Amino acid sequence: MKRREFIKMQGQGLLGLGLGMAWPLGAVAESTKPIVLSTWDYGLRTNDVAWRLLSEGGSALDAVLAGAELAEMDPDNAYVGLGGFPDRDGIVTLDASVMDHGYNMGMVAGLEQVPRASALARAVMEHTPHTLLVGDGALQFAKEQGFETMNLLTPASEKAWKRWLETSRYQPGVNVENHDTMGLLGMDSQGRLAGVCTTSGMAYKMHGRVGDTPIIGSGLYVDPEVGAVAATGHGEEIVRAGGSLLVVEGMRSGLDPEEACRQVAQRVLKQLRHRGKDPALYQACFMALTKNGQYGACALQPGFTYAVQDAGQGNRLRQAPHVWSKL
Ligand code: SD4
Repeated sequence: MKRREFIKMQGQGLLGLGLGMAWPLGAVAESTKPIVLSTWDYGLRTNDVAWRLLSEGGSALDAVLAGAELAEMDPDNAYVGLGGFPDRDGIVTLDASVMDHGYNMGMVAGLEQVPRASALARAVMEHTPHTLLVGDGALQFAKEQGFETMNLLTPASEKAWKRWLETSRYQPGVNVENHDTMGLLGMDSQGRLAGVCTTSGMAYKMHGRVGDTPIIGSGLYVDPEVGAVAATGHGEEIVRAGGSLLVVEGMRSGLDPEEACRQVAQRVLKQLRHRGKDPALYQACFMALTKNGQYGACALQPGFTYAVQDAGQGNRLRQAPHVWSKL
């Protein structure tokens, strides 16, 4: 390591974090602006919606929110918005966060009856002096803002919950396959970054449980000087590791996006081991985009896919590397 770089990292406190000690290893995937990234296979669909706006010169913020809304209003997406799996009491509660290129942010947590959780997070950002509204207060604000309310528990999700009740002994659910939280990161033609993260949380969680998704710094972070990061997986582990902001700080120190994600996935693994937990029972996934259009991802376990769309290569699904596998 060159002395100058070492001193720079020291100044940023990154050596103490254990970040920045490894050189960038992954192939750097690069794109031109505009670009949009979305988590999981469903991300191909949210990308398409976001891309329609981005390709017409729309803002990154409008684009990622339009993509998120597609998932939220789709009753067949069981992990987000309408039709999301309920908590163990059969109540669907939603969490969402949004952040833009100006360090503006909005979050909602434990939201009931309002499917468009990410639009409500944006309303918190734009129309309140606060950053986070929860539960009844979030619902009251949604009504004041004219948001539509509805029963979010679809017959399919209710049926799955009742089946779960038969065998679960009311133990809050934790399941590695149990993921489809939508995180979208976008950069528009003007180079503005924005991100959104939206979820119904872990299926069959305890009522009132909130994960990483609506916690800026854990489930999402956008820094116009560096880039944007979204996370999905077991919220408790993502919060414990300091999630998305830590990935941003890795990129700030000079790591490429994949390597920055890898180091935080490693951090999750280390913490699980430290606590005597079996990594096979957990998943934590990070997806990152730099302000220069480089992107990458990494997860604790195999299975994390994300979709990337830009003008050069169209919309494609990518498999993220992982840091641990039971095989
Ligand atoms: C949570 N991170 O509430 C979310 C769950 C998730 O895909 O990502 N599901 O913990």
